[in-house]
Amino acid sequence: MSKKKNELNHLAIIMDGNGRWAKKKHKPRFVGHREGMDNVERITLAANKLGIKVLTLYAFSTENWARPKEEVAYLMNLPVRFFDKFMPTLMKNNVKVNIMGYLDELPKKTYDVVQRAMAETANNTGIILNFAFNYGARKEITSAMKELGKLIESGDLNSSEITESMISEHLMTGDFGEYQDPDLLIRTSGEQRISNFLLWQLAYSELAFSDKNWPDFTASDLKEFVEEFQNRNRRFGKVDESDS
Ligand code: V07
Repeated sequence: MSKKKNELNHLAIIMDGNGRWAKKKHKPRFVGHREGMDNVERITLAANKLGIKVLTLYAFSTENWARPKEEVAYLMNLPVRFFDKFMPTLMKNNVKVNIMGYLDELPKKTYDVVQRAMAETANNTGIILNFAFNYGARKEITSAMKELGKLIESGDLNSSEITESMISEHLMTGDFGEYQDPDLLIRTSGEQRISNFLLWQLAYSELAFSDKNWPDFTASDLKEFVEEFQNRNRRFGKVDESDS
């Protein structure tokens, strides 16, 4: 029996393997990060063409501050380079930029550029390019619990009234409405783990892994993953009628 194809509204990607890519080419790590940054642009435009509504990219985790300070400094400057280089293309393609994470902890220059990018693209109506930046899922869930705790303390909420969708709304993806949860997560570079990314939101997501390093992951690779996803049988914990 032919089945209806899955809709891919929200795609999340863990862009792993930039350092490995550089090492293989006998180049310093920052060259891998720079190539990886250029690939963000190519994959965003490809995802837009495929009709994806939200693209969430794991750019920097709350654990990444532990890297050598030269590397952290280079990474913190990537948003500046990214928007210098790509803002005209993002505008032309109607891309709306969102950054989710603990932005108050960023260096001022980085903070300013991401705020400006969100403001300048706020009225765009195409794909949402959502960077997880200084993001960690347990920290995100902890923050959401604190917010609900405050509502309880102030008497605006009764603990027995807490619902799953209330928790979803208090996470950093809360503004994406029906697209809050990724339909598909892709991780590049052969590692098969979640690494504190979107723990709540990935509950029913399909998972896919590519052996390619992020700078080598092409638009045509993306298309293959999307087509494979579209033909999967998603059950969301229920039984599939065609199985019984
Ligand atoms: C980063 C390139 C992609 C692979 C992952 C590691 C290196 C784009 C951004 C970015 C982030 C926020 C923003 C605009 C661009 C970025 C970091 C690393 C930390 F508003 N690429 N990229 N940020 N890499």
